[in-house]
Amino acid sequence: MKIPDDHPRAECLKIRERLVEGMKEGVVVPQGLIAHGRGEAFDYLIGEKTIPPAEEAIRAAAAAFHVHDRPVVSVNGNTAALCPEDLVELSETTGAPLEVNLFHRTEERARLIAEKLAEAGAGHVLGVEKEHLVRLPEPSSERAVVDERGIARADMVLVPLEDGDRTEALKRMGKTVVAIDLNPLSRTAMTADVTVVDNVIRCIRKITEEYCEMDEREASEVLSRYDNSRTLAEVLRHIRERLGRLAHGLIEGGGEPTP
Ligand code: PTJ
Repeated sequence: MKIPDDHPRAECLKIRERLVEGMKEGVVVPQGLIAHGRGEAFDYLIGEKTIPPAEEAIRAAAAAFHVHDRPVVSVNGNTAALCPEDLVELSETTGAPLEVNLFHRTEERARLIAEKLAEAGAGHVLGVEKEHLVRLPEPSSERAVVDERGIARADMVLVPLEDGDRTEALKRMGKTVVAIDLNPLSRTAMTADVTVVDNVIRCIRKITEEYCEMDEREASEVLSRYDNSRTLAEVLRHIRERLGRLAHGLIEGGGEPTP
């Protein structure tokens, strides 16, 4: 569908089209559209931009790629449809492999997602070849199906748009979890070691940029100073203060324009 460029919410509508296309291709599941809607609602609340606490988490995420020996970037249907090129660039820059990991897993979907990443320039994508797949003891969902060369042996996993069960399971296995989730109240957001409350469309390339800006020594310092609970609390304060300004503007005039 053609979105008129002068539509006030053209960007947002174009992103939706990418997901709808992804669903027609078999990359995105219908549930992914619902998940995106939830994400959009939180993006609306934060102001549809990368806010200061997210910048801080982005630096910590970049640092985590530096300090871990076996980082892996987990890819699901939504992220593959929304920002495949950004995922490939992150993987190539950090040396962390891309691994397809799905909640609604079928072999066909895993293959289509790997193809989508290959079209965007990816070399080898993990999580597809049957002979290398193993099942972790938890979670009970299909997300437990992982690649023995990737998530199974990873010491750090980047999980964009995740469900809470797997984040908790990965943590129990002693892995560091870096999550990207627009919902600061989700179980994933609350459980991860680093939570970037931002849209994957904006933040994945920022993680790559930050990675290039720092060396390993600086990365260790960034991580030792980082506190995820404090960062999440700052996100909630940002939302509260922004809503306060919007409410004030509605009554008194002159406030922040409504989105
Ligand atoms: O491709 P599959 O089979 O692995 O399935 C993927 C979905 C997304 C359907 C699955 O992981 C799922 O059901 O996720 P949840 O539990 O709905 O969680 C998705 C979270 O991602 C929610 O908290 C949303 O707020 C958030 N989210 C949605 N879109 C974005 C986002 N966060 C960052 N950027 C987005 N664009």
